[in-house]
Amino acid sequence: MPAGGTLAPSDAVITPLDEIRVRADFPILERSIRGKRLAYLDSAASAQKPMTVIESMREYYAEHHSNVHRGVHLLSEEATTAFEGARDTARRFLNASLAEEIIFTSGTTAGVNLVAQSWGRSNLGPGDEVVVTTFEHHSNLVPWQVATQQAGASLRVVPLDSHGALDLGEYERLLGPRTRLVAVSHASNVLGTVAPIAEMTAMAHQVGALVFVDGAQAAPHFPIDLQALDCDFYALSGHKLYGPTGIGVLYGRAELLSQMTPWQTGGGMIQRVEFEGSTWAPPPARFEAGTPPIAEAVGFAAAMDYLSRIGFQAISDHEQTLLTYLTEQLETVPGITIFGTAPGKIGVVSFGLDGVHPHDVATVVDTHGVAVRAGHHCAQPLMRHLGVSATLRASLGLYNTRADVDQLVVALGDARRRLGA
Ligand code: C6P
Repeated sequence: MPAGGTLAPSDAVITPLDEIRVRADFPILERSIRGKRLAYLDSAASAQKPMTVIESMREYYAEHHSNVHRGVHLLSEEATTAFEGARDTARRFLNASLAEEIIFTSGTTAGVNLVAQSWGRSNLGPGDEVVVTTFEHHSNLVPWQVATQQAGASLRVVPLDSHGALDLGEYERLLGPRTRLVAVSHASNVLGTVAPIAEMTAMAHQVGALVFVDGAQAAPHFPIDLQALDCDFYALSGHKLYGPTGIGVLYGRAELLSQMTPWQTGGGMIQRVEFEGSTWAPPPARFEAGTPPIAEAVGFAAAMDYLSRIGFQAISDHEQTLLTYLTEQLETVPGITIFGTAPGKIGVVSFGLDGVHPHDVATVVDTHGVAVRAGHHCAQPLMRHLGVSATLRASLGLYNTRADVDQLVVALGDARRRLGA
């Protein structure tokens, strides 16, 4: 289990992950790509969906769909029950204390923007500081950049060590009386590094700062226990957690949410509306203006139930074993550089091949049925820190096997030959 992951008691006794059964749950893995077996190594961009997620959404639309919180008719009641049931599934999955602390958003990006604008507008002022890290995804960087610029505040950046881990000594030095908030990714989408959130949160709270955690990459790999982490906000995306696109969760501590003004306004989030002004519904409705992603919430709940059934101990053991194999196999490829070697990392491996551009390599490996990502991965400041403009990235999900790794390594050999590396 990577650093930062704690086991819920219900996970304590589990069987190892059954590769064949798990792969059979994901119909897309049966597809052939350019005449080859699909080796999907791009789950950090978006994970594939098990049949239970697809089926739950089909059934919802076929039998229960209507709008939520609005009608008194049976279908509206059923849709509302399904939607609010999904909220409670998310609460349990993340071990939050209250369902009211779970806000459905369209994804991690929307969660960051919500807090940066709603909390930021009333809590950031001239001279204040927001601490971010060198490995932030643009989604957990640019919204804070905009919010601090609007407020006359500034960003401070935590540096990395040579393995890609956060320099906690420097972090401690950056924290001070002007620090209002720390915005940090629980796991880096490029390096795979896992940030010690509980420790960082305790340090931030000592100086009176809040902590916003971007959990987009962490949540698919190990259990998230919000009460143990003790952070103030936590955002994640359904589509990276084997659920649908268009939905995510923003967790906010109840006492903070109740003091925050809405970011977006409209139907469903008000208490009373007059031409002269309006008052707001309590959270979470205050932050869910308009018709929410109902079918997506149903599918997302099915994904969380699916992961809970398999158990994070089994998922993590499987992915960590495969990560070791992937790293060993990549190291046999001549001219390779791996970026990110922090202990306890998640199954995300970024790398470069001497003398060839990552996009060209990704194009060749695609002809072998291998899906990897190439680019700056929405982390341009990190690319500058690494001294490259782009990397290749292979990322693991619970359905990957040694066969996927072997297929990648053969494809990389071919790419080197064809591209003259
Ligand atoms: N990273 C990747 O290939 P959205 O798009 O809102 O679901 O997630 C944004 C996001 C936020 N934080 C981190 C750490 C992320 O990795 C991502 C999405 C994808 O790495 C797409 S760039």
